Formats: sequence, structure tokens, C-alpha cells
Amino acid sequence: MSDEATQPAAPAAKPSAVELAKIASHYLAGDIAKELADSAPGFGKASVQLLKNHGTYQQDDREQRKAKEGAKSVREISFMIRTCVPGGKLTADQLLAAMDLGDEVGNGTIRLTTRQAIQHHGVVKGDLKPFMQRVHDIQMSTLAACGDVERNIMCCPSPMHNHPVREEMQATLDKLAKHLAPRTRAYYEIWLTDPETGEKTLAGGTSGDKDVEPAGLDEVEPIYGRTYLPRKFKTAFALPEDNCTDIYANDLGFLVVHEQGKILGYNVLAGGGMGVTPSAAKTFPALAKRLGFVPPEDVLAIAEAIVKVQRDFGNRSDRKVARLKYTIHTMGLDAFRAKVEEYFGKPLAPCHPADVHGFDDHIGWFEQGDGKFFYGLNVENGRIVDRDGFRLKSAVRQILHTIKPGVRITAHQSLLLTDLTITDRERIAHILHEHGVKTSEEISTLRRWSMACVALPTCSLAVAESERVLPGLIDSLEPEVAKLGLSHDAFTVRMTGCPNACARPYNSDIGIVGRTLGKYTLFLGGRLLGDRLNTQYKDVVPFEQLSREITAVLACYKAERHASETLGDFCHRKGVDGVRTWADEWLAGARGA
Ligand code: SRM
Ligand code: SF4
Repeated sequence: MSDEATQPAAPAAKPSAVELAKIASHYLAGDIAKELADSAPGFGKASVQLLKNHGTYQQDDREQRKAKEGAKSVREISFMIRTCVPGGKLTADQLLAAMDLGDEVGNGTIRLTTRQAIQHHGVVKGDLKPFMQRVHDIQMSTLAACGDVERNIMCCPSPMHNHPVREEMQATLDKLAKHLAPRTRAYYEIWLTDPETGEKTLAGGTSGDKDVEPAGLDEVEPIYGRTYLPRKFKTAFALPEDNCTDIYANDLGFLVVHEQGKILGYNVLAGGGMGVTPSAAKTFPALAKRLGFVPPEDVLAIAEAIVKVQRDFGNRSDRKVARLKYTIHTMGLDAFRAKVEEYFGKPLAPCHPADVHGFDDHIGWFEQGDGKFFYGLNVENGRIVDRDGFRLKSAVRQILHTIKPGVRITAHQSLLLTDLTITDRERIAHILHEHGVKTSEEISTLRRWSMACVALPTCSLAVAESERVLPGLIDSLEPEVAKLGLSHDAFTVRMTGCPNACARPYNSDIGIVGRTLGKYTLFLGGRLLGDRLNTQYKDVVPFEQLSREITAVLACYKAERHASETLGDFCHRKGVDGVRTWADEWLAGARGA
């Protein structure tokens, strides 16, 4: 297999519109620069697709659209911009600058994502370029935060300084993020040129973990080729004792195999993905498969081999089945492994027996191994906002300004404030309370383990509410959970506004997936560990009934669980039919509900 980005023999099927846009774009440039300069509020179809690779989505506020219906209104276009944060690691100044951007050109909030990145909403077209330049100025980048490329790579964010394994894993992630970053000139030419002189403004800095300096600018894409990947591609690192990045939900996973403080190598997992299109029976969620074992020095090479196999064999005509999970499904795991070995240039060793057996959300107060501490601050659904008496944004600002901690974003949409001294604990609690925000210790276990995707009003694919209604659902469940004596039981409740599954509901203990406006499908039987898919329990459940339905499941769990059995394990053992029969009797009053 040559190292060049050769294209496979022309497939019989017609390339999708997105493929055609990529082919015509000359490495993702297309007409973006021209359309950026015109007076229209948005971009044309092809540019809208290409822009995703630059980290931005053209959107409109769907509620404003509705409000103006009948009045012959035009959509008020704005942009969502996603900034990569490899491994979720950034500085206080970077987060402050991101918050400034949210206030000055966004909708006044920022959102920590389920992949440890940052999103802004509500940016208008005229502010896109200054936005990208300001992101660049703080050594960050939006390049490849979305699109048909390697996305923000995830890694356990816990800053354990006496833990060489975690440090080495995070350093390997940084190398891999650089290695798989697109090298197109288009990003720099469109966004990072001086608007007055047309001169490059690259001298100001690097883009942190993304390689945006001129080094690779004279090359075309040696790994991706001109059509990049058939679809998005996601990678995560995890430890067997701490799968906080949900490694099995990723296209590519590196599970650290370590002994006595040394990394022996990585179990390589491939083909995870959650998204489903209900109208297309050929789509399905999948957990990644265990592919083989590589020593640490082979991480970049095996990742590149797998990316290239997906590049050359992924479906380029039907985007519904273009993710790596479908490539593996179509080829068969053995044939896929053989092809990867061919591109890798040697056979893969069998997987080490190590597998995930623990999970930590890192919320709360911990020693970090160098005499300092870190504090995991739960951010409900990742939204940093000031609203009524709840002024989280102002509190985070004050903490960042006065204490200057290191910052990490978790894959559960929360913040770790690192490098703290023992006295900072009181200071942080005081600042949070002054701003009407509860400390992590004061929120319920139920809320702590809940997660919702963005959904309405910005997400164009949402069919139901998510982020805006999950807090209320948790409010109504909390007293029920307490009555059942389950307040200290940890189980994941993950809600999404559609089956695309951005909050990874299909491997959670309780998955709540938008079905249509105000109605949801309930799933049971996944678990914190993230290594088991759940099963559909009830469909088309009105939002108003979710609390009762979930309480009935919890009552069943309470009545019939084995000692120390988790909710997900219980539902899996009893089966959804068994749980449903019991719960329906409870709801009907036959079990003293
Ligand atoms: Fe996602 C599309 C938000 C993590 C599966 N996702 C979208 C879009 C861009 C909607 C769109 O295409 O128009 C959403 C933007 C909404 C908005 O207004 O902001 C969106 N996804 C998100 C975020 C922000 C959810 C969150 O609340 O944090 C997450 C950003 C992660 C990041 O920083 O990169 C996010 N999305 C995920 C995850 C979870 C993960 O990666 O661990 C998944 C499931 C895993 C997977 O990829 O299979 C996920 N998003 C999807 C899909 C379905 C993909 C598929 O293969 O079927 C779509 C739709 C698509 O790609 O066509 C989608
Ligand atoms: Fe939008 Fe659906 Fe993703 Fe939620 S799960 S952010 S509704 S695409």
C-alpha cells in the first residue's frame, strides 16, 4: 500500500452531494472566501457543507423561525462554532477568552460538549472571521472540530501528576491530534489573513495542539487525500480503570494497557458509533470491536492505517451508512483487520485481556499527586450561562480571574479546575454560592450523572427538546429517587432531541431519545462502563409521563435487585419485558404505587 492518498477504484454508485462538494473544493476552500465577502447573511449549499470542516455550522434559531411564520419572514441565519480542545485540556486564559467570545459575538453562553470541546452559538456571518482569528490568537483552532475528518480526540482529563501513565497517554493524544489534523491551506487563507492587507496573521502563535503553522502548508493532504473521509471520524483514549471518555462509542479507541506505572501498549478498538436514522433500517448503534494490540510507538501508524482504510473503503455515496462501523459491517471484521494490517505493514498482535472495568466522572475535590488539588465542577448539560439567580458564567469568570487554575473539560460536559491549593476549596465554594450556584457536593447523584444534547432551538436535526427540559425532569425525579432510597446510586440518564445520539444515550442505564415533539423513546440496560448497548423499553412516551415511567423502573429495581447490582445490570438481567410487566403493574396501582 502506497503512502500516497490514492483514491480507490471508482465506485459504481454516484458520490453523494457532499462528496461532490469536497471534490470541487480544492482542499476545502471552495467558494467560502468569496461568499464570506458578499452581503448575503449565509452561504450556499456547497459552502455550508465545506464550512463544517472549518468548525462551523450554518443554523437558524428555529423558534424565531416559527414566531415569524406566516409573516413571509426570512430565516435569521447564525453560526454554531466548535473549537477543538484535545483531551479537554486548556488554560484559564483560554477559557476566559472563549467566554468573552460568547459574550461579544455569540449568544452570551458557551457550551462544553460531550467530546470535551467548546461550542458557541448565534455568531453572525460578519463575525466569523474575527472569531476564528481570536480563537487562533489564544492558541486554539476550530479546524476539523466538525466535518469528514478526525474530530476532537478525547482522553481522560484527570490531572494526576504522580500518574506517569495518564501523562504519557495525554502526550500520545497530543501527537496523534497533530498527526491527523488536516493540512489544507484553505483554513489559513480564509480565516487567518489580515482583512486589510491580505497578509497572513500566522506570526502571532500556534494553534495549540492543532498544527496550524506553515510547516505542512506546501503539501496536499498526505493522509486524507482531496476528498478527506467519507464521514466524521472520532477517536478516544481510555484507561481500563477509568472509561470516562466512553471509548466503545468511538470509531477508534486506544485502551491503555499498563502495569506498574508503565504503558505496555494499547488495545485498539474500532467501529463504535451511536447515531441512528429511524427511517433507515440499515442504520444501527454499535460498540467498537476489539481489533488488536499495538506497542506505544505504533499508535500513530495504526491510527493512520485505520483512517486510510476508512478513507478508501468507506461508503461515499450514502452518508447514512458511511461511518467506520458500516465499513466494518460490510467488509466483516476479519477482512477489515486484514486490510488494516496490509496498510499498517505488519500483523496486529491479539488484544491484551485488559478491558474497561471502571468509570469516574472526576466530580468533586481530589489530590492531584503533586501536593495540589483539582475540583470537578458539575456543569449541568455543559451550558455556562447566567440566568435569573443562577450566575454560573460570572462565578466561573471570577474563579478563573482570581485563582487562575488549569482547566480541563470532561466528556460529561463538566469542568475540572486544576492545580489548586487546599485553601482554594473554600474560596471556590464561596464564589459559587455568592452567584447562586451549588457546589458539586450539593447536587444529587442523579443530576451529576445526567447529560443532555443541545437540541432545540439551534440544532436543525432536533425533533424534541433535550437540554432545556432535562433539568426539569431531574427536578421531578429527585424526590422519587430519594423516597425509594436510591439517592446514592449512580446511573447514567442521557437525553437527546433525536436519534443521532449526541449525548450517547444508547449505552447508558437510562436513555431518553427524542421521537417527535414532546415524545420520547426510553431505553434501559446500558451502564456506566459504556461497554453494553441498552434496549428499547417504551416508545412514544409523552414528556409529562417520563418521570412516572422512570420512577416505576426504579421501583422495580429497588424491589428486585441483587445486592450491589447497578441499575443497568439489573435491567439487563431482568430484561426489558420483565421490567415493563412489573413497572406497568406498579403504575396501575397493583403493586402499591
Ligand atoms: Fe453530534 C450532528 C451536537 C457529540 C452524533 N451534533 C450534530 C449537530 C452538528 C447537528 C447537525 O448536524 O446539524 C449538532 C449541533 C447542535 C447545536 O446546535 O449545537 C450536534 N454532537 C453535538 C454536541 C455539541 C452535543 C452536546 O450536547 O455536547 C457534541 C459535540 C461533540 C464535539 O465536541 O465534537 C456532539 N454527536 C456527538 C456524539 C457523542 C460523541 O461523539 O461522543 C455523537 C454519537 C457518537 C457518534 O458519532 O456516533 C454524535 N451528531 C451525531 C450525529 C449522528 C452521526 C451518525 O453517524 O449517525 C449527527 C448527525 C450527522 O452526522 O449526520 C450529529
Ligand atoms: Fe441535535 Fe439530535 Fe445531536 Fe441532539 S442528538 S444535538 S437533537 S443532532
